[in-house]
Amino acid sequence: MHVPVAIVGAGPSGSLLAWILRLRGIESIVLEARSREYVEQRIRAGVLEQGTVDMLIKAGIGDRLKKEHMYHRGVCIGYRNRHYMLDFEELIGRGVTVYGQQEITRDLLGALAKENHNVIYEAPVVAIEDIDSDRPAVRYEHNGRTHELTADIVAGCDGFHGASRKAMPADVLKAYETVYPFGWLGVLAEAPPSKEVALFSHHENGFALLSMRSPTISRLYLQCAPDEDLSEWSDGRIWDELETRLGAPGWTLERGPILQKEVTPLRSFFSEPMQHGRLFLAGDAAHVVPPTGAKGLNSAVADVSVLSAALIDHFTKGDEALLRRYSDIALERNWQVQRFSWSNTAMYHVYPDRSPFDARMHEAQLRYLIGDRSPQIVYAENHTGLPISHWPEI
Ligand code: RFL
Ligand code: PHB
Repeated sequence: MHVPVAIVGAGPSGSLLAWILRLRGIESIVLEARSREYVEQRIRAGVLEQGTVDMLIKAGIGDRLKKEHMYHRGVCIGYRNRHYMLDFEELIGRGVTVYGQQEITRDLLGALAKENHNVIYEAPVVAIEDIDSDRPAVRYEHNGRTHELTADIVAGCDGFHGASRKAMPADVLKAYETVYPFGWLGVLAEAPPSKEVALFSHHENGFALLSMRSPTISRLYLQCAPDEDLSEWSDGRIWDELETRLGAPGWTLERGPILQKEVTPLRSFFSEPMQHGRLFLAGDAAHVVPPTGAKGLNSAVADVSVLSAALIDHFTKGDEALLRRYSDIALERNWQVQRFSWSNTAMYHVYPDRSPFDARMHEAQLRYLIGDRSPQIVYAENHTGLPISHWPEI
C-alpha cells in the first residue's frame, strides 16, 4: 500500500493533522499503538491557549468546546499562604480556556470515524526506514502480523516514547534534556473547584496546583518525589497536604471523592532538527515540557499548524518552501515555550539539591512577579500563548 501521508500516533497531534489534511483532500493513514478507548480516556492536559482554541474552531471541530469550556481570565498565585490574582484579561486582553485533552481527542477521533478515515488502532509502528528516499517505508504490527506501507511523507506524532524520533539518524539528531528531582502527584476529584481560576502555589513543603475540568470536577497536583509511592498517600493525606500548601486565611478547599491518582516524573526534553528527509516530527515526539507551564498540548497544536500549512503547500501547489523550513520555524517557538516552562518550574518548586542562594533567587523572582506589573505582562503573554506563525488554509 502507498499513501501520501503516513501519520504515526493518534494523540492530539496525529489526529489533528489527519483531520486538517482531510479538509484539503490530502489522504492519510493513521497508525495508533493503543485502542481507541484507551486514547480517548487518557487524562492529561486541560488548559488551552487562544491559538489552540482558534485552530480547533477553524478546523470545524470546536462545537462541543464552545459549549462546554470554562474561560479563565487569569491565574492565582499562592505565596506564604496568601493568594495573588494575575488578571491576564486586564493585563493583555486575553485569558485561557479549560477543556480536557481527552475531550479534544474524543472530538477529533469521533470526527475521523464519522468520515470513515483510515485510523488503524492497536497497530504499533516498529520501524520507519528509507527516510532519505522519496518513498519512506513504515512497518507496523496489527492482529499478530507485521505489515508494511510506503508514503510520500511520514509524520511522527507518536509522543515521547514513540518510534519516530528513534528513526532519525543518530549523527543528525541532537537531544537536550533536564530531568527534575521531583514529580507531580495528580488527582482528579469529584469536588467543585475552590477558585474561579487555577491556583499555582509555592510552599516550603513543595509546589501545589489547583485546577479543574468542570464546575463539579477539580484537578489537583502536589510536588512529590519522582518515584513517590502512591500507597503512602491516602485520600485524607492528599487533601490535608493540598490544604497546607494551597491554603490562605478565609479560604476553604472543597474536598470530595478522589476518582483517580497518579505520579508523573517531570522532564524538559527536546531534540533537533524536527525533520530529516521525508520524516517530520510534531508534538511530544520532538519535545516534552514540565507541565508547570501547561504547554505540551498547545505546542503540539502549534507544530501541527505549521506542518499542515507546509504539507498543504506541498501537495496542492507543489511548493516545498515552507516544508523545508518546518523544523526551524517550529523550533523557534518551542525554544521559547521550553524557557517559560523551565523558568516557571524553577520559580514554583522546592529543589532538594538547590543551594540556599539559588532558592532565594527563585523566591525573589516570584516576589517580583507578584509585586510588579511589568513581569506580570510578560508572564501573561507566555501563559496565554505566544503567536502561532503559520496557519493552514482551510
Ligand atoms: P501523545 O498524546 O503522547 O500521543 C502520542 C500517541 O502515539 C501513540 N504511539 C504510537 N503509535 C503507533 N506506533 C508507535 N510506536 C507509538 N508509540 C506511541 C500513543 O499511544 C499516543 O496515542 O502526543 P501528542 O499527540 O504529541 O500530544 C502531546 C500531549 O499529549 C502532551 O504534550 C500534553 O498532555 C502535556 N500536558 C499538558 N499540555 C498542555 O498543553 N496543557 C496542560 O495543562 C497539560 N497538562 C500534560 C499536563 C501532561 C501530563 N502528563 C501526564 C504527562 C498534565 C500532565 C499530568
Ligand atoms: C491541568 O488542569 O491539568 C493543568 C493546569 C495547569 C498546568 C498543568 C495542568 O500547568
